[in-house]
Amino acid sequence: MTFHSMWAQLLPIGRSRDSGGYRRFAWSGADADCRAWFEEQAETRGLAYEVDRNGNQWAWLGDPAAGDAVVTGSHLDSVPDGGAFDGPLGVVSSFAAYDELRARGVEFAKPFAIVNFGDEEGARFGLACVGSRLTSGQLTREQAHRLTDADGVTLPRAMEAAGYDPDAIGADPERLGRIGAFVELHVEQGRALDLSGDPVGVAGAIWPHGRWRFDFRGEANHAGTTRLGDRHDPMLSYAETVLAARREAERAGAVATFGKIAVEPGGVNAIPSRVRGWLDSRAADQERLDTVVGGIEKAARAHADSQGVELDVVRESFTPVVEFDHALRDELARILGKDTDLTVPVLGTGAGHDAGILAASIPTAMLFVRNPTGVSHSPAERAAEDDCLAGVSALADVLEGLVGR
Ligand code: HGY
Ligand code: MN
Ligand code: MN
Repeated sequence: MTFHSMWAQLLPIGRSRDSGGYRRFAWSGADADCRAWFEEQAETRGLAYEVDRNGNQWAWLGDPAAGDAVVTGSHLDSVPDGGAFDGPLGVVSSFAAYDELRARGVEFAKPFAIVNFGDEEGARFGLACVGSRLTSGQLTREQAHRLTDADGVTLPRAMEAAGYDPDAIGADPERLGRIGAFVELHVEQGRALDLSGDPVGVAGAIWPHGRWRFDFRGEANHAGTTRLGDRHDPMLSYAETVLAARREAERAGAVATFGKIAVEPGGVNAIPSRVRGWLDSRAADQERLDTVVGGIEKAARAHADSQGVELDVVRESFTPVVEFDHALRDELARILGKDTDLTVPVLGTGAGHDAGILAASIPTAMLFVRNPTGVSHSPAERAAEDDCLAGVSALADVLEGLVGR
């Protein structure tokens, strides 16, 4: 099966007719269809299919218990109205690269696997990389069981409804211990490769990043009869906080985004009783990130106090800076630059990935494929087919080097 035909199979799954974007949320029907596709790809190739205790899917060649396995893959879920490439490009390229290795007649001296990590985007339960965090022990079963979606459905109930056992979830050190190297290919979520004129690059580091929930509680009242001076309007404090986020991020050369908001009671003619906004912030280093988030919180408190509004700030998730394994990164660059004097670009990124989570436990590396506009987390996300094929070929080269070591 070619890259093109695999891509065409996935393309309609979970796509909104209205926006053209993807809504493949963890444990939903669209997610199940993507997962069925993964299983079929494994079986078509005679790879041993298994689902681990955290619902991550694996397709194995060779005996996993032999250890020092080479693993590649990514995720198939999406953000709300996401693009086609973020996640699926890595999974489809993994199967395509495996086919390429078979066509080259490569001998696999080590066990090899392709993986689809569950719930990478955290679009439904608010926490990103749930599958890899659970596996690596960075999220406990108890913490995961408390995750709840916007409709009040808990993660364990959602897993159960999708046919998985939520009581089985948790750290899986034995599984991680079998992996010698994990390589994730991903569409670039910026324009560095477009600007440098390269179809493929290697990841250097991931910025520290996190999500914070700001709960502003004021007083519900009539929008027509309450004098401005008598109001305790949490929306005003929220609005000031959004502006403060922009200011603080600009000052620090970082990024800060309020992309999700919940207003209660949500009446056009009522002052809200509560505004809940979620901040996503990322910076090149921890100190800068602390400065940005601290500055935003300070501005939010000052405004809330002036309006008689109460404020709680809760950090919902955090991922420290990730420096990818230098030896593996250099090996990738060497394999990709073979027989040429070309240097492969090494890129830092503000985007989180399962590879970044696993980097705390095992040697991991990432390949990026050029994105001509840099747009991501949007239906407008793109990569040219030639670049995708260059990505497959680069991944195959890297895997060939690793499985034959
Ligand atoms: O949000 C992120 O950085 C990632 O794409 N999950
Ligand atoms: Mn993403
Ligand atoms: Mn992704």
